[in-house]
Parts: sequence; structure tokens; C-alpha cells
Amino acid sequence: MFVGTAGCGKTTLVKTFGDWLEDVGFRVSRVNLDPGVEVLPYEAAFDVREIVKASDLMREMGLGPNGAMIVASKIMEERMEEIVKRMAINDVDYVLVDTPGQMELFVFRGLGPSLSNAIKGVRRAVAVYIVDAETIRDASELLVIKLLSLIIELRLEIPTVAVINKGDVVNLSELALKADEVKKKLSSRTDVLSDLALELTDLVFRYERASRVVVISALKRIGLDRLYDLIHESFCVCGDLT
Ligand SMILES: Nc1nc2c(ncn2[C@@H]2O[C@H](COP(=O)(O)OP(=O)(O)O)[C@@H](O)[C@H]2O)c(=O)[nH]1
Ligand SMILES: [Mg+2]
Repeated sequence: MFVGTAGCGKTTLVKTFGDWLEDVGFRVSRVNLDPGVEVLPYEAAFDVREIVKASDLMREMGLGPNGAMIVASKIMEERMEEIVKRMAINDVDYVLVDTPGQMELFVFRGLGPSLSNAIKGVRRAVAVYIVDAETIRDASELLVIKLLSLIIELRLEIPTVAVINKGDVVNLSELALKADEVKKKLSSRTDVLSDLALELTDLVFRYERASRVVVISALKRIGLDRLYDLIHESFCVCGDLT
């Protein structure tokens, strides 16, 4: 399941990571669970807009875009059994699930937990938390990414890995993304929150699944092999394999 804030690249990655997996030789299907999307760059094996469409709700119920997405996500939750059935998750090697534009709709309401709960019993599931590189200011941001990734894992109750997308537009080489460097960056801060941030860094790095965050470009198909490795590592208890 690909989750992340609006515009981070979920839909693009579902297309290009699917293409990458197919090139390797896997059977892949793509599922669209965003009732608000207008145009999809891939052919969906199942498209939730067959069940509910945000634009229809806006017209029929006089709702704004946010209201329509909330109603749509409730309808999806109510019809989760049918949705999971129509996703046909056992028919292929990988099912890539594109989630609603706004991450909060999926993660912080019932929709995401209800989907992961329905899938979990049937197949192994992993959430890929996509962070838009353009939103990252410096290495200390890694703590925020790790914490959010952990929160997503707590909400969805499935392994969650983080990737930084749009690596083609932002120079992230400075982000070595290691605990020591994050701590170094944080300790240069003098605000009252820096102690808390330092302790949180220790904690997060102690319990994380993989200590690195992979930088990719969904658009330019860069780093998709590293994303594949990360997803596989998340399934085993051995942690970071680098
Ligand atoms: N430069 C660049 N743009 C990207 C990348 N991935 C997505 N985008 C662009 O970001 C915008 C939002 O992407 P989309 O996949 O629709 O995001 P979503 O809302 O998370 O599904 C589109 O204009 C994409 O072309 C990337 O790796 N690099
Ligand atoms: Mg999208």
C-alpha cells in the first residue's frame, strides 16, 4: 500500500514500480483506492471509482472536495469486504495499492486500518510511506519521517517502510540519513525540543525496521531496486540487511 501526503507521488510510483516489477518478470496488478482521482496513468485491475466517486458525491450531495472524500472513505469502509474481494489479491505476485490523495484520510480514519486488517489474514502486506523530497529541509527531518512511518505502522498494523521520492529534483546527497548525523544536526539546535528530539532519535533508531530511508524517483525510475529490497527486508525480523 502506497501512502503519503497529496502529490508525493503515490500514483506515479504505483505505475512505475509496477512496470519495474513486470520488467523483472513478476505478475503485477494495480488497484486504485482514490475515489477523487481524475486521470490514472495505469490500467487498474480494480478501480474504487466503480463503487464511489468523489465528483459524483460533490454534485449529488452538494459537498466540497474534502467532505466528498470523507463520505467516500466511509462508503469504502462499509463496503470493504466487496472491495478486497474485487482486488483479487491472490491472482498475482504483487498487488500495488494506490491510496487516496490525502494521507490523513487513509491513515488517520478507519479506511486504512480496515483495509490492512482485511488483507492481513490473506496475504503479506507492507505500507510504503512516500515522502516528497521537496518538503525535506535537512537531515534532522529524518526523525520526523521515522516517527511518521512508525505512526503509520501503529495505525495500519503492517510493516511500514519509508522512501523519499522526487530524488531527481532535490539534491539529497547531504542526507546520509544515519542516526549519528541526525543527532549531530539536532544537537546544533538550542531550542527546548532538541533534548526530546535527541532521545526520540535514539528510540526510533533502536526500534526501526531498516535504518536507512531509500531515496527514489518514481518519475525517472531511479532507486526502484532499492525500494524492492527494502520491502523484502520489512518482511523479515532480521532488520537492516545493508
Ligand atoms: N520530479 C518528479 N516529479 C514527480 C515524481 N513522482 C511524482 N511526481 C510528480 O508529482 C505530481 C504528483 O504525483 P502523483 O503521483 O499524482 O501524486 P499522488 O497525489 O501522491 O498520487 C505529478 O505531477 C507527478 O508527475 C518524481 O519522482 N520526480
Ligand atoms: Mg494519486
